[in-house]
Amino acid sequence: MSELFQAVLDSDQKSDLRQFVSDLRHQEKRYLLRNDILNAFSAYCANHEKPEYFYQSSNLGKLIYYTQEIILEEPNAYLIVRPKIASQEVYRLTEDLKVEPMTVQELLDLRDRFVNRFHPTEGDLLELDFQPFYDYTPTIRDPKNIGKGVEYLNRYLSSKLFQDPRQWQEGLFDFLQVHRCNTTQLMINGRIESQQQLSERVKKAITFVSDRPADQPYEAFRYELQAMGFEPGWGNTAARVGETLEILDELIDSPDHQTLEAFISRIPMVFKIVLVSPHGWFGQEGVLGRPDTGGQVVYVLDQAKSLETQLQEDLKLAGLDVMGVQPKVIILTRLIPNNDGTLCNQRLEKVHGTDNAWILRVPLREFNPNMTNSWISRFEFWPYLETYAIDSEKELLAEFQGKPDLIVGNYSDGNLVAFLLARRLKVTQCNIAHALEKSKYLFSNLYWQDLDEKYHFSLQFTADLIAMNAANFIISSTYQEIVGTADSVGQYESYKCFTMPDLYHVVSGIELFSPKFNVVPPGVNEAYYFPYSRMEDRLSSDRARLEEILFTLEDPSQAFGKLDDPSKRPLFSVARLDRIKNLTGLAECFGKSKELQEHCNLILVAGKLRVEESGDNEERDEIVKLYRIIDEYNLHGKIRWLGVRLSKTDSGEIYRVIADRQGIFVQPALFEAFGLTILEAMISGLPTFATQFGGPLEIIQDKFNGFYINPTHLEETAEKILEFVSKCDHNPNYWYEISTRAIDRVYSTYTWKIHTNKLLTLARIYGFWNYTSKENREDLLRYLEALFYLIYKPRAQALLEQQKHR
Ligand code: UDP
Ligand code: LCN
Repeated sequence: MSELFQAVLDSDQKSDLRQFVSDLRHQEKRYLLRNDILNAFSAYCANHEKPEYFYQSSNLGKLIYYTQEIILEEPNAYLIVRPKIASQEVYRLTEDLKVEPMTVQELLDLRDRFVNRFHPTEGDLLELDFQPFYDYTPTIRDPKNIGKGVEYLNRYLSSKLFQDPRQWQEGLFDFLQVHRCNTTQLMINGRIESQQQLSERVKKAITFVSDRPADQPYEAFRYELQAMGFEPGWGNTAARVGETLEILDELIDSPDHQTLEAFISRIPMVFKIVLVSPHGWFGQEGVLGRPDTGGQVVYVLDQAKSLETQLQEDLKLAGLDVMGVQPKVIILTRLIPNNDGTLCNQRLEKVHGTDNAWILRVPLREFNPNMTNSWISRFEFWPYLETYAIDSEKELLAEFQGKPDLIVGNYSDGNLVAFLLARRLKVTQCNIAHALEKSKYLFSNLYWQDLDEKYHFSLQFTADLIAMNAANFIISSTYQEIVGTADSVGQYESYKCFTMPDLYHVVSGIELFSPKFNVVPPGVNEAYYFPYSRMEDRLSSDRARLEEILFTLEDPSQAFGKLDDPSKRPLFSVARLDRIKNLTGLAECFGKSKELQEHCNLILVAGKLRVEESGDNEERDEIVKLYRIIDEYNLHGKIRWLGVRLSKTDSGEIYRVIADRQGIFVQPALFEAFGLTILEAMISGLPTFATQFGGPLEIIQDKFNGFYINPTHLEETAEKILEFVSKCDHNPNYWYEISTRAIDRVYSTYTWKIHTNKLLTLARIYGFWNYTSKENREDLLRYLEALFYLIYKPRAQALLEQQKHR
């Protein structure tokens, strides 16, 4: 049993526990989440006049702090305790305070009973358990190393090379033989016949290249090296070839993890990459801010550009560019015939500023043109994915003239398509979640039947389980995306154990300690987003135009609201207008604080201005709510709301125009998986106040280069902003200090260069791992296929039937 629980039972706090649980029984709620538990405990402490330490640091206080859920079912109370990251304990607390540990199965049954879905007489439910598939793979031990999978894997692999040199060096030798680019053999040829011979030839080749001028191009000695058994790929000059050979020599003689990573990272094995991002409006202009079209589009587009640049650099260093080898990156998305003024109906579009990166749009099959010809909400997309993957495979093979080397999925739908493609093509699969809806919508699994009509979570969560387990590696933008924080559950962690009443129980949905997880945060496009002070790169005409749009332009088609005093310090936010983004919460926070209104104007760039122009349910609700709040708090004259689609250049310049006026950026989301707008604001030099729920907690260092807010505490948020404003009023340097540190934070930690370097290293190391470990994943993949055909597909077909009647 948890030490904490024992400590409570062994002390006089046992009676407090009894009383607290008895107080809970008098409440209406039977299922308490963490916030409810903390509130109830705080009320308990106040009612029973407990000293302050009791709430925070008594044993009971600590136990309550780590309790994620309490379920009351007469006569017992059940506590789900998370004493440390990525671990969960479940206890039944009986009336006479006996504490009994419970199994995961018992917990899931209990939850089913809670929603009246427990039918023991009708037989047991399907139980999904992925744990056995991870039992024979290496796992990380210390939770603080979760998300550093590749480092762990390198150590693991190099120790294998050390312990069992013969087998692993043979693996390495075999691996070097398999690389080809189109029809050209790379790395080594048949003249090197064994691992032993490889070791000897490497030494010979080192001597050979060291006798040549360091900058002599590879082409000048290509054929001599070939005669020794070495093909292109080792380097572009004598010095580079020598270096790569030296690294291999060291790896053979005294392997360690750094040498292993250094060598594998130099093997040219990735030339063609697919980034799968099917839903939403994927385009380069005029799409951001539309429903389902935000950060993911920005992320994938920037990633594609950066990947191309990095691959070009790598191929040049490997000496392959002169042989005409050119990398290719394809963003695979859906084609939308009813394009609504965008280019989303074009099959192929070149990514601006690249040589060979493309957007390839594949249409959905026309099961029901009413739907498939237009934008489809990501929640309704599931029936089309399997046929979409089949059609895409053909198009990709044609475009690449062969197979890609890496398939990267994005979001639940893209990851499922990536799984289907990777399975068919036998290619490395990487997943990026962006945001897992399970933790965004409270109780989304427990009440899935009530929500399924609108959200179809049964399909989405099944797709997630399939794709995340199938992926060779997963990249996340933050650590907490995987396993949360000391007091909140991670997005992936929420898939560890859950019930979908009447559908299935998941007793172990994902291995969080698997080295497949890697934290690789995104960057920001530095061509568009840069500090406001770089005046030489800014156009005064853009600046003047945007000043007008932001603060004064009277054009009801673009802007709502006329400012009484446009010179006040702007509080600025930009987001899609969906519920979780909570711009209405920000307006309310502003509305509640007269003092804030005296000092600042609120400027929002969000969605559409008119309900009738929106095709998205949540957006429509938010539009209505925002107008209501403006009226209720009489914010007329103090708020501007722009319903415009900004061009890329304008969306960069707009932050700088706000910074020119020493403005502030606020990101008030109820939950934000990462938050690209935060990077954009910070790199522009805007002091940023961002939600403490989600990724911003890792981007910002509170009070140093930005500030956390709890967007559910409106008055407190207003106070924090006011405090900053008044500090700036008293000390004009304060704004500059925070602004400069915000800029530094992004440049030091969040760049696309860092991101793609790491991503390509991962692709290579996991490729090597797959090859050499001869890890048999076939059993896992078969299990996942069964899940796909037996659970996912029938439900997708049923949804398709429903949609045909719309
Ligand atoms: N964005 C925009 N116009 C809008 C709303 C959003 O250009 O009306 C851009 C914003 O600048 C950012 C992205 O869309 O680049 C939103 O990314 P973020 O990660 O903050 O949130 P998401 O929308 O993905 O949840
Ligand atoms: C989706 C989200 O919700 C954001 O928090 C991220 O920044 C974006 O994707 C890009 O990963």
